[in-house]
Amino acid sequence: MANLDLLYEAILKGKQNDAVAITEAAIAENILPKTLIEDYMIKAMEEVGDRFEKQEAFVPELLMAGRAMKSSLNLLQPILKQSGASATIGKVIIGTVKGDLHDIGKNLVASMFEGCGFEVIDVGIDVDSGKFIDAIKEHNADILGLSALLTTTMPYMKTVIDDLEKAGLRDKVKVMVGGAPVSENFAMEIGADGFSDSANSAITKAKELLGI
Ligand code: B1M
Repeated sequence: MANLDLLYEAILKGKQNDAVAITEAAIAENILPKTLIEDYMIKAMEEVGDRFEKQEAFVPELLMAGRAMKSSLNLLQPILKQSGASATIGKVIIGTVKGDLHDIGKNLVASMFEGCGFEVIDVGIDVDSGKFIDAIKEHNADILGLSALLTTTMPYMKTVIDDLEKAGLRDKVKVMVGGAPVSENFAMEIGADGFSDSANSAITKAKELLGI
């Protein structure tokens, strides 16, 4: 039986190979991805973040933990996607806003969307409003999902919304925002249509916005 506390430890300590091996063992034992992600992997990232804040960990530790988490998540993503419905229920453009390189949460949200039957166009990290707007036009998207992990980059979400208005696209797409520093109040202040603080609740909110 896979010892999942070791998955927490492996991610916390940035031990990529160990994280992968334990995740593979857990998959073989049919342990739910949700359990692995929410009860062990995200908790490890939160602990690294807390240590960083207290100056007990530094950027290299963040990087190594991030790499270990991404490798484990890569193994889980096909399983998250498999559960998707056969027909597409909506198109989502998703990206991390300009100046921000954090993509683990955004990738998780994207996988959950796919797993729940949405078509997802992931435009990546450090994305400016022009790139979001081009993607919305090209794909005729229903939802724009913006992710930000830094207090310094979250204001750019408002820039994107303002630029959508200037481009005459604001009423064509629902804008959802999320990421650790983002709140419901902030979402309302900047004129977003929806906010969520987790990958699961993002799907519920998206369906609500589209009336599905
Ligand atoms: Co950075 N970092 N980081 N970092 N990093 C944080 C965010 C920080 C909180 C750490 C801390 O101080 N405690 C802090 C931000 C402080 C602040 O702004 N208030 C911070 C900092 C300061 C920095 C740098 C400035 C450090 C430096 O260089 N001095 C730098 C900035 C680089 C940049 O972006 N320009 C930096 C760099 C990095 C790494 C590159 C080393 C690495 C990222 C690797 C990667 O993403 N590929 C990294 C990491 C790993 C973190 C922490 C430790 C973990 C983030 C993470 O992946 N969490 C983070 C501490 C923390 O968050 N506690 C920290 C797991 C992930 C699953 O959760 O991303 O929150 P999260 O996503 C969740 C929800 O937020 C939500 O659903 C997801 C799943 O449940 N969600 C959405 C996210 N997007 C959504 C979109 C939606 C809906 C929901 O709708 C569209």
